[in-house]
Amino acid sequence: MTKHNNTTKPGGNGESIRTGMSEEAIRLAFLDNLFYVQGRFLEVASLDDKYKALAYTVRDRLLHRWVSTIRTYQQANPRTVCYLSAEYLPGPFMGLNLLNMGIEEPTRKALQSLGIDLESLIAYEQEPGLGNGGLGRLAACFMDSLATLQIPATSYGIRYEFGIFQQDIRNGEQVETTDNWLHYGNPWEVRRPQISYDVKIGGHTEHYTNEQGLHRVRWVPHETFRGVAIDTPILGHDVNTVNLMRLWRAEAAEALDFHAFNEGDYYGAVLREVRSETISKVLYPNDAPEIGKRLRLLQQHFFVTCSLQDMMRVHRTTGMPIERFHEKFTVQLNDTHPAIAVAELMRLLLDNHHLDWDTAWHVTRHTFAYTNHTLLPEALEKWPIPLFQSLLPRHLEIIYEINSRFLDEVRQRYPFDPDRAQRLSIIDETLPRHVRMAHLACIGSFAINGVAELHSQLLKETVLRDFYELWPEKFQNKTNGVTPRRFMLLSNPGLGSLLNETLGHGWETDLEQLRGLEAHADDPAFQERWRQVKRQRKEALAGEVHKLCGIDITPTSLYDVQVKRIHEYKRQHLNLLHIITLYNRIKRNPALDIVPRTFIFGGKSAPGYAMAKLIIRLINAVAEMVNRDRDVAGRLKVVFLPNFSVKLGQWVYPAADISQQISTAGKEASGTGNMKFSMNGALTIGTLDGANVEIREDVGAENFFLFGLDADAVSHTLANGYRPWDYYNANQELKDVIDLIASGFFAHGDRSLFQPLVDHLLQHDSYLLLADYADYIACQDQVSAAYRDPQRWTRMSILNVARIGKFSSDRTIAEYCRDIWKVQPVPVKLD
Ligand code: H53
Repeated sequence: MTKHNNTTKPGGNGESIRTGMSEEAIRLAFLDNLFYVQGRFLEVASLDDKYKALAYTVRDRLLHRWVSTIRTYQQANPRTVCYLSAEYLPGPFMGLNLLNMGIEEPTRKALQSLGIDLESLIAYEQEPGLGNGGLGRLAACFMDSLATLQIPATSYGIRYEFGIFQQDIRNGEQVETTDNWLHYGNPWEVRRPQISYDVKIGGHTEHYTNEQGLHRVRWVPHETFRGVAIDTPILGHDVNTVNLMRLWRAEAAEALDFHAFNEGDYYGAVLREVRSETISKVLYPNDAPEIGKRLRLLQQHFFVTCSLQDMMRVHRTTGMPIERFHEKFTVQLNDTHPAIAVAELMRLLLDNHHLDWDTAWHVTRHTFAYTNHTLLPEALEKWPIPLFQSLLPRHLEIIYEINSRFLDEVRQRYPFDPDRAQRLSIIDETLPRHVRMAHLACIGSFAINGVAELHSQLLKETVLRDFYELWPEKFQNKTNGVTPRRFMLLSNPGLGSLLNETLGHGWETDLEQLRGLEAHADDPAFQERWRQVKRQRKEALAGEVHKLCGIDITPTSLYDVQVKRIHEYKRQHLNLLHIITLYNRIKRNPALDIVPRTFIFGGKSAPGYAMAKLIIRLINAVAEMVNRDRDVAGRLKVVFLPNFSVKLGQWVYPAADISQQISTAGKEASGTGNMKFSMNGALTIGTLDGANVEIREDVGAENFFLFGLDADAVSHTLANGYRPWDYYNANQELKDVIDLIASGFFAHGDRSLFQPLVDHLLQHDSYLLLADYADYIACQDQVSAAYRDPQRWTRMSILNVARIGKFSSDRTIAEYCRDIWKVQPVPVKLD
């Protein structure tokens, strides 16, 4: 509102209804779009019509900035970041675009004058669920920060027709339904039918000698598809930079197969088109990949080849020779999902541009950088050789050649250590043979990074240890961050206003400025306002919970929240052990004075992950028993929020008092929810895992509830014959909790339902719940004690926000720019 506000009247003095920023211009633009795009007038317009009319109004203004951005980049020809990610979870666009453009207030007023409530239009938007969890959301935070920092960048991915499934809870169970997010159309995207590339698959290769006597390779594919670009503008905060999220949609190479058509095979011709489109049809709903799925490898190859061909097209327009490709572009691999890019770039350089091997390899090795997001061995992608051979025969040849040259180097360096070459090889020779994508990524990249200090350290000591010994200079850490625009300003406007009043503007793009809050941490009047902000968000969440679950929760209770993907390592069931412990305590002693708590869960399980689904069932079963038990009423309540999403997160993070970050130490690479909660004044109960370690360091140990084994103790415990049974026998409260679950108490007497969960805990307990139980319970007791002292609690909450500055994704992106990408801001002036 500040800098862009343009009060000139449309018509009279030149403010266009396509670009004007005043209330009047926006009002006219809205009506114009409603009429000419939607073909509606106000009296008959549906919510969808009004939403679209506003979205187009905003989009016009985005396109204005986008065109200016492209012009600027064309003139300056800057070095450009290309982010390759199979997943993006950008969240709803409307609210953020209005906020970033600074036209929230004039828009609200313009709509008000037409009797329309802006919030209802914002609430109507369905978000693109083009990701599973942390990795996809991180990519979206990075887009926001790249644009805000005015860095030339394109984010490439797949425009899935069906995103992450919708989660319903029926009889306590997760039921998946398809996410038809495009059903009503997507006003934020612009299709670019003229930007499309061939995607070959299958077939064989032919080696031959050309007229000049040079060795050449021709890939004769079995099939060819096309990838078509669909662009979404991504605006930075308080700047004119609009970067692109360019997603690829698969189509048949020709709309219909005319050969088949002419043969009278109409049906076959149409089928071919349908089959092509399946490539970008649906997102794999696993947070860690399911290994060995053909379509998944196809998807990866599909978006990678389209993206690289697109970069080459842009590169041609600069007039630079192809040997300097890596000077124009720096390409970040978001996990191993796009790692095939290393072989694909080599293929394009060798077979299409006819570079010699060494030159092509030089370009490739200076183009890519690789971010690893996990230490879990089951999440490290590898592809069976026969599958790879059948889909990407030319790539496999290139990978063999890369590997053979690489292993020669390794053997030369370690002549007396043959095992090392085997461990480092791209090919896992244990039968059946596999291609290890993490190895391909490491060998083809000039930089390799983890996503939190601890994770980067463990990478060097464990899964990538041999690579670290070989190339220590390649390894870096880039601790994750999240965007304060979406997760503070937009989600928590009350907090935003209080911060603006206290600190002035500027903190939104320089989060370290929040330090200024420290001076107010003990001020009773400020504390009171702080509590009011939290209270207001807790009431708002209570409204949502009522809408979504029909459960009434009490805003004066402590909101104890765990929202994230459901996974054993994240230990939602440890949280349950605590809830049942409290339940038992009250049942034993009905007069017990405890701090009333509302436990809030949310998150999806991979559809094929039986144990995670059983955990969801147990959460809902415990909720059912607890919520209807009069003995605990007013003291305990348990809620499972169905279909957790970015949008729902925006209600949840600002309302939390306690944020549960309780993964087994060493398993969570970073976590980013931990940052979103803390930024909104929730206190963390957590283990020394992922970014928790650094959050605790910054906010201060006294403002963080720490419990549990650290990563070293976890490995030692597991290495030294861990016996969960001993913990069960030694702790009466723990025994009572486990026995109660085993008794069928939460399953209408059915002892078998939760048996697999109980058995696993007592016999294996690979994630050490029982080992951490006692410490967790004691720590939760400390949480309750602290909550009884509002002054102390509020001080801790204020200090969490004051010291969270490091966890802005602006800081993360600035570090990537400086240490990896070597790119500079390119400010954009509005034409
Ligand atoms: O990536 C987040 C981390 C989080 C980690 C997550 C992740 C995925 O969401 C999917 C695959 C994968 O290998 C890792 O689990 O700890 O915060 C962003 O880095």
